[in-house]
Amino acid sequence: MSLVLPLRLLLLGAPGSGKGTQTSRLLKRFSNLHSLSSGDILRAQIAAKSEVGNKAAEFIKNGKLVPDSTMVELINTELELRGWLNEASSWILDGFPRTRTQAEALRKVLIPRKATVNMVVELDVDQNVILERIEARWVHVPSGRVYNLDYNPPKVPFKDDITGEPLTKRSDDTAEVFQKRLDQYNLELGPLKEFYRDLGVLHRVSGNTSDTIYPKLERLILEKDKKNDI
Ligand code: G5P
Ligand code: MG
Repeated sequence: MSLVLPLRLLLLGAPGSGKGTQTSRLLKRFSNLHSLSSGDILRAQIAAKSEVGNKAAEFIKNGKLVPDSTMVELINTELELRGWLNEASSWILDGFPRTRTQAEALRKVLIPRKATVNMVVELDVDQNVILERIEARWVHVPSGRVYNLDYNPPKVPFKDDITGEPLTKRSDDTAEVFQKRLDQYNLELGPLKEFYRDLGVLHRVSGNTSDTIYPKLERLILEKDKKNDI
């Protein structure tokens, strides 16, 4: 089905909380929705060995955030290239903004285009359950498709379902780096949520599996679409 009204959705959530997983389910459900994952964009830059990619690789493998100025420029360029900076497009941003500074910069770009974010959802998953997921995660970098050896394994072990290309491990999916990413997330979350709470667009869905979270997320979106509440 298609969304009637434009949806400009941000997904907030700890590493491994299922932002990518929920995004792909929403894309399957709503045919006029698009998505952009900041982590996927960065990994594509790293694979291409671009200047930004080489710089970002150091931050990522150490579980640190890439500097705000780099991220803002990268994402703005991408939004412009994809032609999403208008009042009609529907999109999900997964993993951006990650800091209040990024959120403020994004808002400055969106206001003149009449395309401000109209829904922010925090995926609230117990942080004790997500480490295991990360250790069993395998990814297909060119597409951003994500697998988990237990939860959603590839049809052929260690091969992407669509292209058959080999899957790889992310450099930051180790127990040590994961803890740093989690600490960083917990540090930035408060100010980021406050920013969107003040704008009246913040929601939270809780659950310890993506299967329990997805129906709640979908309901939020459908209710908004029905209410013509943009
Ligand atoms: P990323 O790439 O944005 P994170 O750390 O925010 O990385 P991540 O790890 O990609 O988030 P996710 O997307 O929330 O997690 O989770 P996912 O991939 O869908 O699910 C995790 C695993 O669990 C998968 O294997 C999935 O199949 C499985 N799974 C899902 N649901 C379930 C379930 O219910 N049960 C089970 N058992 N398994 C499940 O960012 C990476 C780095 O890039 C930089 C930073 O350095 C960051 O650390 N970066 C930025 N830096 C600055 N500013 C930004 N805006 C940045 N964006 C990225
Ligand atoms: Mg992800």
